[in-house]
Amino acid sequence: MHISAELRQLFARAKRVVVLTGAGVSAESGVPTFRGGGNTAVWKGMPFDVISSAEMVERDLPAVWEWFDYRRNFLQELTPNPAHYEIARWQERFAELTLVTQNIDGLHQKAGSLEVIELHGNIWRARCTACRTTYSMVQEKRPDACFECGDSLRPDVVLFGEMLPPGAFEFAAVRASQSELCFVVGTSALVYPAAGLPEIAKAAGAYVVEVNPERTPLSSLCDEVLTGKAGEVLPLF
Ligand code: BJW
Ligand code: ZN
Repeated sequence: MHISAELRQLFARAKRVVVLTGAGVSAESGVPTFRGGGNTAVWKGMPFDVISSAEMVERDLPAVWEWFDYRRNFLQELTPNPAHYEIARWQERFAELTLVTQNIDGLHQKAGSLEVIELHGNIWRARCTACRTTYSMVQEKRPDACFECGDSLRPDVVLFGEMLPPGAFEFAAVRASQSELCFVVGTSALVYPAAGLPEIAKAAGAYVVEVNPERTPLSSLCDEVLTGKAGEVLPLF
């Protein structure tokens, strides 16, 4: 793994930087990724795209809660890794840093990132299936039902086929189209619209850098591919 002189120079001079992260940025904290390797994203014999689906929310909400309660319980013990901390430091380093994550684990915030665009929601929030009131589960226990209307709650995360939080992708896309430098860290780049952000940045003239131990469908679009673990590569900047 080698960081080019061009990238070093750009990193020193850039004002507008976008960072898109995926599950791989949290892998070194102990969070299982969704794809590639092992049976980590399987719950009681169900692959994550079956249990984490809009259909399952309709069909068996208690089973969905069991899976998300289990994951929150597991996540509670985990801490950010050097990749999260390095990205948090970049807030001060650049005039405008836009951190966009597909992760729902809240580890960027735990590491000190103040503004995080969460494209796929947050596992520490519940949302009413009827009136959309949200409830924090960071300190509080999960309520049994909505206090406003009595309807059932679901995890406030974005499942396949569901809409992203209003405005989140649009805001990220504007920032991507204005960026000089775009890092794509720890994502398989298979899930859209998130995977479209680096394409937007590239089309607008940004220098796009991928940080991942594996190649992805985005690798060939990138100006530079830094092959390695996020927690080892990012602190080299
Ligand atoms: C490391 C590492 C280390 C390991 N360091 N790296 C256009 C084309 C085709 C399809 C679509 C399209 N537009 C929309 C769609 C449909 C769909 C989609 O994209 N499908 C594709 C799979 C084909 N998208 C949606 O449905 C989205 N909604 C939407 O578009 O709404 C509009 C709409 C409505 C109705 C119909 C059509 C459109 C919503 C997507 C929601 C994704 N939700 C999930 C689950 C969240 C809940 C839960 O956690 O249970 O979000 S899916 C899952 O994948 C999760 C992740 O955020 C997401 C992305 O995964 P990520 O982060 O990339 O992780 P992995 O595991 O895939 O990869 C890890 C990577 O890390 C690997 O590359 C490793 O090598 C690497 N790595 N160690 C650095 N140490
Ligand atoms: Zn309600």
